[in-house]
Amino acid sequence: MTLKKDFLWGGAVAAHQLEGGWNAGGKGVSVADVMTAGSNGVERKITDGVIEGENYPNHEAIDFYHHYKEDVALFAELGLNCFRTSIAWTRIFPKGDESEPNEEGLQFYDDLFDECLKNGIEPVITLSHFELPYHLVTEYGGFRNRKLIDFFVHFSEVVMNRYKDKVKYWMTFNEINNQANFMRDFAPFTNSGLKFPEGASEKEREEIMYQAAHYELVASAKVVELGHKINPDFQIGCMIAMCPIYPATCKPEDMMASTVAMQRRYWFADVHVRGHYPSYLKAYFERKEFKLDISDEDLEVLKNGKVDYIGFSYYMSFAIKDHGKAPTFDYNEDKDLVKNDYVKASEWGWQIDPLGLRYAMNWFYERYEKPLFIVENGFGAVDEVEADGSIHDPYRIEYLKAHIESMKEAVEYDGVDLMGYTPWGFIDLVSAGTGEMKKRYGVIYVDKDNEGNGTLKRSKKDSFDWYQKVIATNGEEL
Ligand code: BGP
Repeated sequence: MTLKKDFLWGGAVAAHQLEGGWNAGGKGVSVADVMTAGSNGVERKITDGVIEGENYPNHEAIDFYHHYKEDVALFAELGLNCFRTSIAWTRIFPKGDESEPNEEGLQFYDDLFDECLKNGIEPVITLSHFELPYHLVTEYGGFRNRKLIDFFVHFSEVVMNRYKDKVKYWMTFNEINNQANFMRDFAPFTNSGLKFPEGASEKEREEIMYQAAHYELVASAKVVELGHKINPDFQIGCMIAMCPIYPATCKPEDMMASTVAMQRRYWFADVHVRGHYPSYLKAYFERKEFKLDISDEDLEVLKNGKVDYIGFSYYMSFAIKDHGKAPTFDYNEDKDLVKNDYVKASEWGWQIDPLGLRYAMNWFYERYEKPLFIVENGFGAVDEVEADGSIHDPYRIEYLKAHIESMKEAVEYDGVDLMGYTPWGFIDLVSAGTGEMKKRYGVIYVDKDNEGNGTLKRSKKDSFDWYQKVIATNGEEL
């Protein structure tokens, strides 16, 4: 048998993309709650607070807040032994900076975790998944402010203490490295809540981004250290968005461009896992003469808060060509990414590359020799409901099957230590990138459309039965 006997088979979601109940039970407003829908090609917009009449897809989402019992029953039927979700910070601390938590919010997760455990499903928890309290943005400027470290540590301490006997697997910041790729204002794909000052130069924006990233990394390391004190059995990981960037050809300059582009995107993992900044980033900070607040004490914190495992998402790979100059760390590789003719792409242009998953696993494992956990993978597609209510999604099965095959190769042929696999959005939910419902990842269908209409009824797609069999045979039958 290729995979471990206690392999974690699950599904992944994030609170703000499925819970709904955005202001129920004393919950405060998060960054996600002020983002409008971006359906049909329109970019999502971050508003200055909740505006009457706007369409905010996260407000109801799939209303998991009120449906969690029937949903967990379905998860159990599917055979999951773990469920990755996040704890909405604003359910616990509505504004983010209070000293006392909101009991009703804490109780919701107690009930949810009890329901999971009762059904043999272990919760896997992300502490911050693109849902920073909005108040921390308006009042403090998000993670550019050192005070956010203490707020995050306090929130984490409260929930880790509360759920110390119910949750063993934790992750700190979802896809922490995404903020390096989205330097636009207040990027939705960040946990940092950054909004750049008007007219800020590229250098100033970078400085702000690196400063916020540093504070997040310090906050993460503090939480890792603290978590181990709260319960020495905790396994606390980081969460990295991994899209390998191949050289477009075997031209040496393309190879070097790929190497540097990989450093630019994945240096966060170096800090999380090794507990210090990599040489190439230190050189860059010096060369750019950035004025960053990185104290000796912070560096000590990073050393003491190394993660136990590497959680990562994998959806696609990229390819890069050189741009005629020696590649340097400051070069934004986005401009040089090219279409890879050897792979197909999804309707949203995401290049489908199962072998890239084996490549990514090797890249991480060779570099760090730490257990890996694939905490997101999946295929966003438009599903058709037949007249009889059935949903045939062979494309999704094909995608997941090919990726699981590849992940098994990494375990069997390359000796990678893999803890588990939790495909993304295994129950349909709101897309983070587009705000759409129509971009579906689920093996469980939810009746709701882009305009917010629908009964919210759950039903099984063909991929449900398929994934059920995969789990039951520990990945032997695909
Ligand atoms: C990752 C996020 C998820 C999720 C997923 C799919 O970046 O961690 O929150 O949404 O991507 O992306 P999308 O929803 O844009 O299709």
